[in-house]
Amino acid sequence: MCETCGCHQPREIELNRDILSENNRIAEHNRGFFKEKKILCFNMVSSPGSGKTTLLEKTITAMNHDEKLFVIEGDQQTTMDADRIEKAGAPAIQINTGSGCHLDAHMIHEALEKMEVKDHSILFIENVGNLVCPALFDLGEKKRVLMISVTEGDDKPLKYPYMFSSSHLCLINKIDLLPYVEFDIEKFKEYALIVNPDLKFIPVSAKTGDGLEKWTNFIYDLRSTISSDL
Ligand SMILES: Nc1nc2c(ncn2[C@@H]2O[C@H](COP(=O)(O)OP(=O)(O)O)[C@@H](O)[C@H]2O)c(=O)[nH]1
Ligand SMILES: [Mg+2]
Repeated sequence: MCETCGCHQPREIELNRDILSENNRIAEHNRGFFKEKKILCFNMVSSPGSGKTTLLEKTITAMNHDEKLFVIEGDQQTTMDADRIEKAGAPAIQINTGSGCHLDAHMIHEALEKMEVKDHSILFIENVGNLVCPALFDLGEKKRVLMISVTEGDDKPLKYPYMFSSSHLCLINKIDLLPYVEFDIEKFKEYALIVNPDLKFIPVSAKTGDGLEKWTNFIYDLRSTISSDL
């Protein structure tokens, strides 16, 4: 028992371990499903409001003509983001987590039963906006893409290291606002590389479209390696 408040800390830690190992089991199952169907899956993580849905809308407009794109949206409440995505031209399903602060592999498994994601397609999962909990939950994705906007401050890699260490690519969004905010991109990258030396960066503005081609090329490049490396 915890001496400070009397809580049963060791049991809580054990329970968390069980939850995570069960999540990992289902995530592997999802990964197997994606591999079998040659679906390239991205788990998009960030703070709320960094620009994930805006970037996805632009990505759909840019890629819809030659790729099959699907989106799973995660928010605590509303279908606003799924509505935006459908309006942009891709099938979307919304998961509402209620009081929950992240998506888990089981939610994705259930969503995949409801939405028929076609073989050889690209699936974007927009996670609940939160730089903490989603870092712990593997969804079965191929790549975790972290978005940070320049309005959030360049110190975030050191403050939220788990999200940075578990991501493959970092999109630095809202670069159109750089003249108005104190955000040192070089310092940001330096901090991020301390926690994850393999992290890649693409600065973008989902608003103006700046850097969008680098992002879509990143997706196309992965796509071309898909048969050998999904
Ligand atoms: N200036 C600027 N605003 C952006 C950019 N990307 C998104 N926004 C705005 O940021 C707000 C949150 O965007 P949204 O895509 O809903 O963020 P999400 O919560 O991560 O999905 C909206 O008002 C967007 O118009 C950008 O590149 N530049
Ligand atoms: Mg959103």
